[in-house]
Amino acid sequence: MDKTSTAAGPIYRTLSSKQQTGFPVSVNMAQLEGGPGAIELGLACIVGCFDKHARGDGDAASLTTKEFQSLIKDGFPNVLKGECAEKIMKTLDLDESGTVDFKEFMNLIGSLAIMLHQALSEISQKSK
Ligand SMILES: [Ca+2]
Repeated sequence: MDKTSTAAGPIYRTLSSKQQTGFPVSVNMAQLEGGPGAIELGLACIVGCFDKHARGDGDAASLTTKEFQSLIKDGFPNVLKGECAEKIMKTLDLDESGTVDFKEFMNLIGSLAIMLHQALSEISQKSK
């Protein structure tokens, strides 16, 4: 069942989101009352950045090496070095397809989030 509302409220794609997450997810953040929450905004940025770079070759489902290098430069100018992009991509490409799809890309996001949390925890411990 696909319940979609474009005029009056957020769009819920119950079929596709339930297959992914097990519960309905709003996919139109622009129409949320009060605007998106901080984490929702962060998720939108991650998805939007992946989509922007993945569309380079007309296939928005995955990143080629060139697209991945472009995403690293654009999305992680402080955290990751551009020259490491090929090595990172090989690590992320779990199915060895030669491209990085969104699920593979999320492993990078998850790892970086864990590293950031650990770094902040260490800083917090040192300041006590
Ligand atoms: Ca892949």
